[in-house]
Amino acid sequence: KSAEATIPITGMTCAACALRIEKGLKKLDGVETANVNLALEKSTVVYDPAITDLDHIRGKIEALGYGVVSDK
Ligand code: 9UX
Repeated sequence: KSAEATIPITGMTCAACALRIEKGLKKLDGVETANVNLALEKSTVVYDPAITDLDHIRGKIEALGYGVVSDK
């Protein structure tokens, strides 16, 4: 069963940033869909919790050079 998470992202300054993150997240095993909203500074990710998890997804965003705000 898929899970959906909304993850705030800091550091995006142009529309290409959002696209970079979307593409990067979609390459992760277990990520089914990824949408990044530049104006709202957040991403919505649908993933398979049996394959990946939020720590891994957040780590990918950070590896791409953006900031992740913990929502927990
Ligand atoms: Mo735009 Mo974002 O030139 O990493 S792609 S600032």
